[in-house]
Amino acid sequence: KFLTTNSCAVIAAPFSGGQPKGGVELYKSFFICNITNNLFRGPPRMLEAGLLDMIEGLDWKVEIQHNDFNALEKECKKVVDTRHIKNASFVSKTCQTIHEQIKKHAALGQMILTLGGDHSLGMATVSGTAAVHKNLGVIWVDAHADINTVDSTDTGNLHGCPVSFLTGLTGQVEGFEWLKPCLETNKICFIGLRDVDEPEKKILKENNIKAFSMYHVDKYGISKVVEMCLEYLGKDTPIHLSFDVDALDPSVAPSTGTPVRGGLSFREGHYICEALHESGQLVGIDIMEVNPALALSDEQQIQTINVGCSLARSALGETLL
Ligand code: Z70
Ligand code: MN
Ligand code: MN
Ligand code: MN
Repeated sequence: KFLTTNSCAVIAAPFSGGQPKGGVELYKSFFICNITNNLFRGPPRMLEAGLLDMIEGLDWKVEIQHNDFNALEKECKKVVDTRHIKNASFVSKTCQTIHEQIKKHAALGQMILTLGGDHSLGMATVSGTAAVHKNLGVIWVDAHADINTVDSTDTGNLHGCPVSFLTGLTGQVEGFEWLKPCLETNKICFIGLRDVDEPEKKILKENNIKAFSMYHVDKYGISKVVEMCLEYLGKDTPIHLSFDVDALDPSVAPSTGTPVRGGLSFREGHYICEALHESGQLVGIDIMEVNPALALSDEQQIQTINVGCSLARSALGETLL
């Protein structure tokens, strides 16, 4: 009811400026897996695995938007970082580009699927769909809350901060003037949390933000957790799903920047996607932090790429029967 076409815009966002480990952006052929060489792109590897055909097989018309941020990265290397925030200029300019692309496609009534790339891109994806879909709700599936402010972040890595930018909790940050608060703190639900910094816990509590940790997933079961999220956001709310694959257990998605044990099972992760598709409220989907460069074996790498693809398919309507 929020989309006016059966078209899906796929935004390939090979970008790793928001975190310290490369590889969510680089390239090496799918069929020559030299795991000692850090030359593997994240998003394009999902495309090489045949994701676009899979999506067409689910009766979507597909429009692909490729991106290459290598020139921009070189350009931004000359800019000295403000405060202790790393790569602020590169992250901001990349996110602004992706934001504009998403806004354009969302305005055409298309579903948006963004393939990351690190989760600082969440600034671009959520703000992009929020610009078109008023009263947007977000379901953020992650081991991490990604809600550090520029003052609370220990690491200075912006992939730990997108939610504080989107909600305005961090205030206006120099260089990010294009990004205005676009998400109310009562329009976001977290699922899968288990590695949350102390200042982030304080931010979540003080702002009364809906958050289901792995404890809650164990306690209620995933179906109840998703039901509670949908009830909380309401039926009239368009929903953006931002799925960081590190929400999954490392045995399910090993090839990611920050694996944390005790995560969602394969089925729990897919259940979230299936149930959100079933709600009919989805307007945007992010599959983030797929990093083929960090695999310890070809098998781990292919496993993680495949799980990224199958999460996307589930969110786009693939059913088991
Ligand atoms: C930590 C920080 C983070 C993803 C790590 C980690 C954040 N809270 N997010 N991996 N995807 O640096 O702010
Ligand atoms: Mn994340
Ligand atoms: Mn994470
Ligand atoms: Mn369907």
